[in-house]
Amino acid sequence: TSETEYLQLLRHVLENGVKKEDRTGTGTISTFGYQMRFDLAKGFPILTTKRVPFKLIVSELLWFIKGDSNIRYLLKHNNHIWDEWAFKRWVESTDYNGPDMTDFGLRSQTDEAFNALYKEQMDKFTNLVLTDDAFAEKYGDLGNVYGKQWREWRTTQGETIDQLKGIIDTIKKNPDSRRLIVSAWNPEDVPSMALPPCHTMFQFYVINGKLSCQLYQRSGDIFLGIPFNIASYALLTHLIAQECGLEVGEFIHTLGDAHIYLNHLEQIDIQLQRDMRELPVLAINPDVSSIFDAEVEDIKLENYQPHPTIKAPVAV
Ligand code: DHF
Ligand code: TMP
Repeated sequence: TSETEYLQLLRHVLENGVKKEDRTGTGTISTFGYQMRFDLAKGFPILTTKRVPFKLIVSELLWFIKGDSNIRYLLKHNNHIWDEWAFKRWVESTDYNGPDMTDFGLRSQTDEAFNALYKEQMDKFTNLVLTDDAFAEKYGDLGNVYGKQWREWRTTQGETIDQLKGIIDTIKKNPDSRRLIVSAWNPEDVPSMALPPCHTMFQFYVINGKLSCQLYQRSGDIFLGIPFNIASYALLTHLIAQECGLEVGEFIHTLGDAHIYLNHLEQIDIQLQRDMRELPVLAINPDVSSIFDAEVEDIKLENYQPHPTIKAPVAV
């Protein structure tokens, strides 16, 4: 199945990866340049060798599609995958006067007492984002991340460009176009972003009534981020295909720095001992005629029976 593609990536990096220090201080083994292909007609590409929380992938993607960059939407959907990066901005701001949270990502993994303190501050933070409008506006926002660039790219003329709507319109009118590109990489905004976009740009392609998508990802955390990214772009391709009356073709995932964090090696050992299971099937409410109206309830995964979750710390 298409899961083989992912398991081969794991083995490729384990065998050929070179030790490389990184921004987070965790350390990785890394390779540069790799490509995976997933035939979307053959089942939905989500891992079965560990449980991947599909609901979180759905709410994150709908958040991008809505053009939102504030974690309040995610918190309302019980999605905490972006908390650390908003929290980092908050504790580094001059408005924060709680206990010192320098290097909270690394310290919370090794220092029990600090971890308790960190958890408490994080809880306070997410509660404020949920309940205090002014606070949320200032500190719930991650900067001009994905959603903002996809839907409201700002031009030098003071206008905005809706890249996502633009390419959907073009797929409908001129499916042979070779310009079906959405870019999240805005050099002007990079310095002010909580995390510069990892999935940097993507392109669609239509042939024989089938829609394919290729993503260029500049940096990929193979154990935690990439399983999300594969399922997320597969879902986006299905949603756009449904709106445009097309079948799904392939998702092609092209990686720049593809790395395994050194504190994920034991987890990967466990995962590689497991057998793959049948891929689930995606079910999108057929009444959804525009991806901009899709809600979490419209998107379901059928027959997803993975092996259990494998927990791993995320490098901040
Ligand atoms: N930083 C790093 N170092 N790696 C990432 O993958 C990453 N991804 C980001 C933001 N920054 C990142 C956004 N996406 C998880 C998955 C995706 C993601 C962030 C976090 C994650 O921790 N997944 C867990 C489950 C989390 C949960 O249940 O809340 C997993 O086991 O898949
Ligand atoms: P970097 O900005 O130093 O490359 O760090 C970003 C880390 O997050 C890196 O390990 C890649 C990972 N990542 C993903 O793999 N997928 C994602 O969707 C995101 C947002 C991050």
